[in-house]
Amino acid sequence: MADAAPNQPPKAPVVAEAHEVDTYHPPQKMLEKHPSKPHISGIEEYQQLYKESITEPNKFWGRLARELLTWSKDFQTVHSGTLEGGDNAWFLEGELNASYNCVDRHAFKDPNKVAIIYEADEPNEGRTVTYGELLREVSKTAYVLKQMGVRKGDTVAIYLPMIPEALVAFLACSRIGAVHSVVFAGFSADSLRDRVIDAQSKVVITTDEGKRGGKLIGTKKIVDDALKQCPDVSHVLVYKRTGADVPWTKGRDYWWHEEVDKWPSYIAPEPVNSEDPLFLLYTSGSTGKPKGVLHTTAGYLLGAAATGKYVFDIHDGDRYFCGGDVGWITGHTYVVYAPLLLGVSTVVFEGTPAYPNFSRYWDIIDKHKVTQFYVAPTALRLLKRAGNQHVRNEMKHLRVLGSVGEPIAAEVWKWYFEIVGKEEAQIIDTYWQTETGSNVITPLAGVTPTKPGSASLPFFGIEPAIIDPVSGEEIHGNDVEGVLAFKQAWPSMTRTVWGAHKRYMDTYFNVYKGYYFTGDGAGRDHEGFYWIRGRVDDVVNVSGHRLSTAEIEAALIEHSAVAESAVVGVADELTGQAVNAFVAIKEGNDATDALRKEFVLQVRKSIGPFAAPKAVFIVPDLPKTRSGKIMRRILRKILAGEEDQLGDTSTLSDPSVVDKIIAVVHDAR
Ligand code: 6R9
Repeated sequence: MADAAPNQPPKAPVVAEAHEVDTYHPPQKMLEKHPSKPHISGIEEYQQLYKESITEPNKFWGRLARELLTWSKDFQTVHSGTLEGGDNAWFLEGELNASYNCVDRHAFKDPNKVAIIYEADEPNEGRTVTYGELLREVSKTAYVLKQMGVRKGDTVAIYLPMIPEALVAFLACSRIGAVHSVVFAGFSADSLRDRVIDAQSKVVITTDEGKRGGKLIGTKKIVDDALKQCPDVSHVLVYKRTGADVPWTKGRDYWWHEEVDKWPSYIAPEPVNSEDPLFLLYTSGSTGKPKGVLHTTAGYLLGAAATGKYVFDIHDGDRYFCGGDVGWITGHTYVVYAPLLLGVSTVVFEGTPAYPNFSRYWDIIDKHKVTQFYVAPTALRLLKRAGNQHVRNEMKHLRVLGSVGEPIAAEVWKWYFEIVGKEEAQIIDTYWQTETGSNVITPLAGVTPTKPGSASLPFFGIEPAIIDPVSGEEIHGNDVEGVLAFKQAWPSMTRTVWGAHKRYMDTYFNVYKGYYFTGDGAGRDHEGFYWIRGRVDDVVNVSGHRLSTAEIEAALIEHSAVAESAVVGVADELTGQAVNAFVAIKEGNDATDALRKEFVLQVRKSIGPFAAPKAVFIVPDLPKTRSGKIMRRILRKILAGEEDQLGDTSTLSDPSVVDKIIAVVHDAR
């Protein structure tokens, strides 16, 4: 159930304070070590191109689409549809193939160029994959999928850790026009099952086990558990990562190495229409059920290539390292598509920033002469806390240090700039979402001046609007605060929610007519810079992982002792936000530590370990309005120690529960 009152944007520095922050210009030393010069000459050229992208989007995107992508059939119409209609389509009539654009065209030019730098969990166990090898691997795997009955438009579930074969699997799907549906390999069997069923996938790709931070993860076992309730899955392709002895279902399970050996090393790419789906990726929204966000081929690829080129200033010969997992959108766009579309080397890192020690990222950057590094602030907070002695590396090739997924606090930003980047690399705080496909509000490396904590200015084709959530009216001018929406369509925007187009319309386009609604609060300062404040809906962001409170509540209710629950996000020093759960238990149960532990386990089992509540409060009842709506706002205030600012509680069906909840929270602390 939703809150009775709309949520207010979380507390953040007000715009007035933002006036006093320093502005950082692209460091001179970064420009000195540049192999040539940034793709855009300066802020004036950005402004001029930006203006064109807004006033003449068809001209702008038509030109970029022909420059950055290779088409097997040219398009005639750049764009059709409206935000109001939710029917946007790009590069109509055009045909192309994603894997051709990511692999073939580079392999033909230079087959020996390194495409993938695989850094295994154990340092020194990695390897590299050239574009020539990648073309062969992708072709063989595409053959295997075809052989398993996968046809154009079919979805394939990918449940793989961060290994080169994950990229091969993505590209093998797109090579035959199939739609990949990647499920983060930290999700539980139940979550995997739900996604396999919702996407109607008949083939699942996984490993025998995964390896991360020195620990083994039983991926095949999780797949087996999930598939007990997926009768339509006919084939499971298993890559042997560790060689563990795993259970085998004859006639359904096939070893990757045995299957690929059967097929030739080249298969022609299947041209698809621009608007044919490229992938589905499930993400959390304000209601319990995850949404299958759908991206189509040409528009998404163009967003990836254009932001790779202009935001990260990728140049030929660069070695690009995005620390995100391929199970999330950041991994899709910036581990796989952006670097490969631009034909550079992408680092695929299997491990964690803390294994075997806190220097791991920096060692990788030195070892592979990484030029761009991209990670979530949660990892930076961890590494900053571990101490500067771990950052003894030179990292002298670094030009760009990216941040993504959550707001980055000014002191973490400065640490990234001074200690990691030695003031020789530019920090870019990139704001975007699963739904936007690629960066939407972000500095351009080498070009845009930055302010710690601000995602700065819109990318090409993005026309932000700050809307007053109460009146629903756009607030014009600078020095304003409200919710963030976009006024114009862009190529890499999501086209639908799989099997739930009405939900797509209601979530993004029907909230403010004529706008795409992001779900985030934001401010625009006196210079037109954007400051992202965080979600205004029931989505929490834990370590950059997007979770829905409703989804966690739905998991808790599966436990037989739970009568009702309410989950809220609270500020957390390390993870940004943390999940706190309030649970009312059924009669006959006692509020014990053991029961609280069971509730945590229930969430781990239903969703995955990363969603586990940090605190569980067993309360006699939840604060509800007379119509039965849970007032999460009150719970948030209690957790923040703001009991004196609860506002009017007389509308609650039983106002006395508030004091009882306060007592439980105090006792627990
Ligand atoms: C790419 C990604 C999207 C939500 C988004 C916002 C938050 C992302 C941010 C940021 C502040 C940034 N977010 N980037 N908040 N500054 N630079 O993370 O996609 O998992 O869909 O999450 O993440 O709240 O709405 P996704």
